[in-house]
Amino acid sequence: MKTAVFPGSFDPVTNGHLDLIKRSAAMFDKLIVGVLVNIGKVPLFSLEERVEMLKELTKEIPNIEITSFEGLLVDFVEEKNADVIVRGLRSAQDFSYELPLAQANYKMNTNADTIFLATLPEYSYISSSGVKEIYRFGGDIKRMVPDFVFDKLQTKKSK
Ligand code: COD
Repeated sequence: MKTAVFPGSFDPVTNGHLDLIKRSAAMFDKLIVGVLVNIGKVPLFSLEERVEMLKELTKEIPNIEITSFEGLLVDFVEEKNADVIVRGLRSAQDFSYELPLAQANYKMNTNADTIFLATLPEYSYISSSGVKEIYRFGGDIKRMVPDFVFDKLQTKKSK
């Protein structure tokens, strides 16, 4: 039984995240999506909201677990008895950022090997931070996030 962990902030979940989740869930017996408890950074969506959004968006996927974690990713991987970490690559810039993280994680725990999935071209420009910024200034983010997230963002605006 092969278990993968897909960690992230997911603030908010984008179409790029969702595509990666679906593709990696199809590759492993079990996929655990680990939502990071941000320290030193105030997220737009609370941890509970991010977990709830991910649960709603993935309710049709049978082999998935959505859960939060804090501290080191390698400890979370160990605790979950997982075999692999999944990360997405949108660009060479992502690769430069991800490579040392993957190497450090492997050095800390050789069970925490990382695999990278290339984003689909139609999602390669999407990032959670970009979505938040575009939305804040009234831009159109409809094609960047699932409808459920789009609706949740409207409730943030009216607050
Ligand atoms: N298409 C495809 N993939 C995408 C897209 C897209 N449009 N957007 C994002 N992704 C991928 C990202 O590349 C990433 O792999 C994943 O989705 C999650 O993205 P984010 O932005 O939600 O999450 P990050 O990158 O902020 O997550 C960072 C971690 C939580 C993994 C990291 O901070 C961490 O491991 N923290 C725990 C502390 C720790 O162990 N630190 C030591 C590291 S050596």
